Amino acid sequence: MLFGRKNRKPISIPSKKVKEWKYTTCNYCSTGCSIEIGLDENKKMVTTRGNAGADVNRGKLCIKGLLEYELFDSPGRGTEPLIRDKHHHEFKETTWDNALDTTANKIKDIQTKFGKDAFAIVSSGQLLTEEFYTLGKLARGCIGTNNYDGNTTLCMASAVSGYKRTFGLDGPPGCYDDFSHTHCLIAFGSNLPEQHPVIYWRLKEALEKRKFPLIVVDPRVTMFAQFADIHLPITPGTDCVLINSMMYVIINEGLQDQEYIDANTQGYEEVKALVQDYDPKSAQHICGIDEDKIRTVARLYAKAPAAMSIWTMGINQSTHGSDGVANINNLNLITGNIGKKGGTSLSITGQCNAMGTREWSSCSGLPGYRYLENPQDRQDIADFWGIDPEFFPKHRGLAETDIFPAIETGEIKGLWIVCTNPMTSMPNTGRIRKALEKLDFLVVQDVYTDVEMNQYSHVYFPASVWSEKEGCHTNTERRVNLISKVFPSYANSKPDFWIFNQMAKRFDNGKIINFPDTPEEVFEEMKQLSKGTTKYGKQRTLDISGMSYDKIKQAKGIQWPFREGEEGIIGSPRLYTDGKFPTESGKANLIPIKFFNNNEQPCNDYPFWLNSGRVVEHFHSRTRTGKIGNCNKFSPTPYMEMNPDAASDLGVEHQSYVRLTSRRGDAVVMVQLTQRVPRNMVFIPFHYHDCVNRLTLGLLDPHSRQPAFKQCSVRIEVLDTEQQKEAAQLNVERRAF
Ligand SMILES: Nc1nc2c(c(=O)[nH]1)N[C@H]1C(S)=C(S)[C@@H](COP(=O)(O)OP(=O)(O)OC[C@H]3O[C@@H](n4cnc5c(=O)[nH]c(N)nc54)[C@H](O)[C@@H]3O)O[C@H]1N2
Ligand SMILES: Nc1nc2c(c(=O)[nH]1)N[C@H]1C(S)=C(S)[C@@H](COP(=O)(O)OP(=O)(O)OC[C@H]3O[C@@H](n4cnc5c(=O)[nH]c(N)nc54)[C@H](O)[C@@H]3O)O[C@H]1N2
Ligand code: SF4
Ligand SMILES: [Mo]
Repeated sequence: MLFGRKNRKPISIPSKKVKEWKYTTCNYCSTGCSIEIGLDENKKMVTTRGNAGADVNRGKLCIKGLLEYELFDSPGRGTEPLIRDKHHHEFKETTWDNALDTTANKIKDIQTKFGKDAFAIVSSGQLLTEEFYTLGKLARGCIGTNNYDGNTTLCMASAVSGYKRTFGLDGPPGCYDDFSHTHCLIAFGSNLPEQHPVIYWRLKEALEKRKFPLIVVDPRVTMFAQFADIHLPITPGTDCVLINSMMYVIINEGLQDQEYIDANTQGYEEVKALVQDYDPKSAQHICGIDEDKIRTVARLYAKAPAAMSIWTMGINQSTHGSDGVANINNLNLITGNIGKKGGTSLSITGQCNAMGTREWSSCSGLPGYRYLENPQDRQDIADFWGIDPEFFPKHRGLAETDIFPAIETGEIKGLWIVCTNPMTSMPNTGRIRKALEKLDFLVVQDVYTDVEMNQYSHVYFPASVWSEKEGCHTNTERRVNLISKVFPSYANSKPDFWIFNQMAKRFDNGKIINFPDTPEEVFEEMKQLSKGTTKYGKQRTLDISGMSYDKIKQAKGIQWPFREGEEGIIGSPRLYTDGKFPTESGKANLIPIKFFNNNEQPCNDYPFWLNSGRVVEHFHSRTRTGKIGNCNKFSPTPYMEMNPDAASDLGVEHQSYVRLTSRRGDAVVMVQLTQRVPRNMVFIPFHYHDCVNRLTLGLLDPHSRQPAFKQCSVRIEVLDTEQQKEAAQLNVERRAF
């Protein structure tokens, strides 16, 4: 017998000789997978596996999580603090004390000469929550600059703003378990199978048990769109028109949940009046979805016993980002789909700790969702930290996207970049480069020395990575989970937490405010601040006072609110289950969203839409995944998805190189012909340096200041043979990173 189990040699997986498994949480995307790291007998990390007992991932991991253990000794890790010589040319190794002293003195010098806000700080959604809280204390309480923000302005700012406008508070109200209860799901601008593979797996599992309609709204035929029952290939930037038109159908056919609207919302009449301008007959010409499909989808959604919406960057990264979020909330409120099982408005967050920075970093306010604009909040935090409330500004300062223009104009002279790489991730790289050249002082705090930002820094702080340190993350469904210190810090790198604590000692208020020595003590401090009531006398929603590191580890993650004394249950899967909202009236706001078209559009000179985003094997600017061979090998070269018909019009061949030009700059990419994109659009993953963001415009959302990364226009030029060779050579060099 040739076939059959009996005679087949079983596949054998070479044993990694794991002696011990250590508990931790993934440090890439916001799914929040619980991970175990395997150590061999020499305490060397040899593998990672999904934690089978964790509700989030139930043993699963995606390619990035599976290979995450290879991070620790990847090339380019920072080993010692670096400082440029007097002439700002060469980097030289220095001591931590000298690097910290030089930086603290430079900050003070700039602030004395040009004012407190002339020194800015930009951090990330990828630090640990305790690190965010500590940096917030340092920035708001000691350094005292108001120009302090995070890269979350490029990512989640629109969701934050939309949630606040509708519900009076930030925070996704739903959870992954909603997939098991919903009867209809719409995903706006999210490519879940690639960007949140394990959330997608949870959805797929729910769909296998009980089929319900899946609708994907995306101008590309993404992997998610291919799995959908209905794909709506929307005209870029027009989701608000589609949603208004769906609400037109729902309201005019009497499919709204009037009882829910009357009991729990305000502003219905205004929304009802506005959507009368968006009948599907007219709306179809703006949003590109035919009128019948709009009606079908609206009816499906409104008639479902429970329906939910999820969204990611296709909504947030738009000049209508905040409006898009508020409008998705409108849709869910008028159909009674908030706070019920399977009925929710769930923003799929981005970075591993995008939520932690929103909750505790003080970037846009004060810790624990407190506001600089609220005198009581200023007083409470000043009392808790033991400083004068007058030290705090009374209004929020600049967002990241306004900090760079303020460098251009000379208002900001110094910058501290922590755990983010704006040279690759901000729109219009040419402009960022110029701004950085203008700075009197730049300090970069990163795991890697070869990060692009370091080309312009005066001081470099080498940071420890992921499980070289301890602390928490909060995932998309408000679940707090623990990262354990599994390994000592690489060379002389230090945890970000340590760096902030050391810097605090160099400022006057740093001697007054308590900066605890361990992250666990910091967590206890945050617990105290999370208790109590808000300015409207309501119980705080972001309450973690019932949690502890031990309990988090035991439960493998706990969702907030989890209040002291609620030991019997494990956290809260859903918010607003009683229809009460943290607004002044206790009702949710229905907000009429009028559409205006302000995007750069394809035209004769620049005839293609330029769309950008991600692929599964890479994370952001590839500082990590670019160095892990089994991730990088799938897409080592900057490339662009292009429609074969458009390519044949221009004489462009598969796998040839082309030059793209926009009104900002140019970039050379390899062509991948695919029907995923329509004839008038190209798509470029943004993971490559000096690539798509040389081209992007990034108009800002007026509420959130988030850039419209996904909507601008370009033209395509075929390269001659000599130029093709040059481009190929350049990419061989790049491939090696
Ligand atoms: N593998 C991997 N996973 C990641 C990340 C990563 O870098 N790599 N990053 C994490 C982070 S920080 C984030 S923010 C998330 C992002 O997660 P996603 O938002 O899912 O990813 P993107 O590819 O940026 O964009 C999603 C889709 O938006 C579509 N889109 C573009 N314009 C529009 C529009 O006008 N309307 C609509 N409806 N859709 C539009 C694009 O075609 C694209 O397919 O992923 C997280 N997960
Ligand atoms: N065109 C286009 N541009 C985009 C997007 C898009 O869709 N299209 N998406 C935007 C979005 S949603 C996001 S979130 C941003 C992301 O943009 P960035 O935040 O700039 O991207 P990352 O590569 O994640 O940068 C994180 C940096 O921190 C370092 N790092 C990792 N761990 C640690 C640590 O523990 N401590 C310290 N100190 N450093 C660490 C990494 O090496 C890396 O250099 O990009 C945005 N830019
Ligand atoms: S899905 Fe996200 S959290 Fe889970 S392993 Fe992959 S990157 Fe990590
Ligand atoms: Mo993001």
